[in-house]
Amino acid sequence: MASISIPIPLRDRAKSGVLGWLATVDHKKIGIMYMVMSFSFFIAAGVMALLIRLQLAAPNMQVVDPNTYNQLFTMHGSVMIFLFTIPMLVGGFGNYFVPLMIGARDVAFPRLNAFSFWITLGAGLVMLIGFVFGARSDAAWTAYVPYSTKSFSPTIGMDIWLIGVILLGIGSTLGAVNFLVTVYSMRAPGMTAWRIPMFVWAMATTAGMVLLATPVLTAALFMLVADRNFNTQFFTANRVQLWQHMFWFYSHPAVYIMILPAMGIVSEIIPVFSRKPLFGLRAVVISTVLIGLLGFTTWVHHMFVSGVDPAIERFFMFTTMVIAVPTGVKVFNWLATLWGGSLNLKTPLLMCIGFLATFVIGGISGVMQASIPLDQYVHNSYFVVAHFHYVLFGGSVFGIFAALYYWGPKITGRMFDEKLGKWHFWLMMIGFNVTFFPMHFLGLQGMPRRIATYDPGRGWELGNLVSTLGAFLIAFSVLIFIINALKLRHGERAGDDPWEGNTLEWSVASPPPEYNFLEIPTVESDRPLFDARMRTPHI
Ligand code: HEM
Ligand SMILES: [Cu+2]
Repeated sequence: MASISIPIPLRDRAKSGVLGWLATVDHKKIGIMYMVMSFSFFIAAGVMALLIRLQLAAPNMQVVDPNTYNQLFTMHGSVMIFLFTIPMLVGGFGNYFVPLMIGARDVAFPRLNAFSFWITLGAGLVMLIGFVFGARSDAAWTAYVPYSTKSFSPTIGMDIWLIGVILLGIGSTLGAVNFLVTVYSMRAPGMTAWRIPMFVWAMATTAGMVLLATPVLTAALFMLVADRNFNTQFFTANRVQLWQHMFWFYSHPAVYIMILPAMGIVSEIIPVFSRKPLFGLRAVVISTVLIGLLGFTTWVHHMFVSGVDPAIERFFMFTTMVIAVPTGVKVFNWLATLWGGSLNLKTPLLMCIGFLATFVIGGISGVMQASIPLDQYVHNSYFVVAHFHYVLFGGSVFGIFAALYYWGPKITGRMFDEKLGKWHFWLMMIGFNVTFFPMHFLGLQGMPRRIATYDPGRGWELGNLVSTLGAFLIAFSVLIFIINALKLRHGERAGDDPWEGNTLEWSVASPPPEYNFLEIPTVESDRPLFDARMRTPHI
């Protein structure tokens, strides 16, 4: 790999200790802080999920009272989405790896980057501390009016939730500006569009979506805060649909904000672990950007029972089905990459296969619900809960763990224990399906979502019991991951490039030095490290 010498600028930096973390503007340290923060929130929201599942394990349980139950699923959904999945993928992996993968020494605006992190952490703490001390919202993560108006949610908990999400939106919008500028202007010489790594393409598309979608949600949140506190009337009277339009204009794209980076991760890992180039690279890139654009055309599919004009509903039914096309293209490309490859079946690849198997199920139930008549039947039932967990857990969470096993050695310099990794994967895969597959049937049998308990004799007992057992199996598998992570310090040394990777992050030490690259590399293909290995004669 050729390279260019550019002097490393000196930064006045606090070198070590706690202050070194608090005052850091290094994208890698900020990335690690995002990861630790998000993972902690994942555990918190996971504990809430276990309480929810305990309460539903059998009819007429009294683990928590109905009010607490509402608060629990509201916070579970909000934390999983806003404080775990998005900050882990975008803030964590995006921050750590985008500069390394494009051959840059940092992001374009390092101080703004630190600001985005601290505002995100601050917002998260406000929401969680509010929750712990009893200032709780119970209007679900969707905060639909009129539930979220002063008449139905008079307490401060709702305001805290609203302000928390506004602050999170500011953090993620600033982060998006930073990523776009970084990818646009700081790529290594020679890194033309088709040579940009798949994860970076995914992150740039995601950043574009964040930039377009988040301001609409932020505006809606401000309007609701004003309605609640300053007697404005944006959402009162018959303006229920207005909230739903503004909310889903952000929150449908948010699904892709959570899935595109995970798809980027899978597109990085599968070629490396199949020892083949990515099949149809350009088709994958074009599909990524298309998903980003089409993601903005489908939001009304959440509103098929809200009284929208039927002609408009039909348009959105069509667009929702169309978005399955670029998604299908990607799935075929991943399968074609795996096909005939010499598979290295280590944990990162297993997690990707878990992603593929489960995400496809979520995608199919998604297309089913795009159909207006079917959606009107399953709307607000457990079928929906099954569907979006297949997408968000089966997709994003498997992608996140794939990334942790794949890039963990780069971040820490140590290898995970493969045996524990495999145990984690299989137990999580089984636990996940045991938890969420029965929910499809519960939904079809008429069990509504967001109910705190149910009477016996409706045929829902077995499905709920099985689902709760599965949830504890997931928790056990995550415990194995935590043990594996704690054991890392005694792990085998990773070296620079333990997987024989393709992209630039594997050309530097593990963990990388603060300046990333002593000399800026130049790039001649979409697999610069593969090229370098080909040039070095084997000994
Ligand atoms: C750790 C395993 C998990 C379990 C056992 C679990 C369980 C549940 C259950 C039972 C509900 C329905 C509550 C109800 O409608 O009464 C729910 C809702 C929800 N979950 Fe999960 N979940 C898990 C992980 C996740 C993940 C990883 C995400 C997102 C990345 C997520 C996002 C949501 C959302 C958005 C809701 C809707 C909340 C609402 O209705 O406002 N969950 N979860
Ligand atoms: Cu949607």
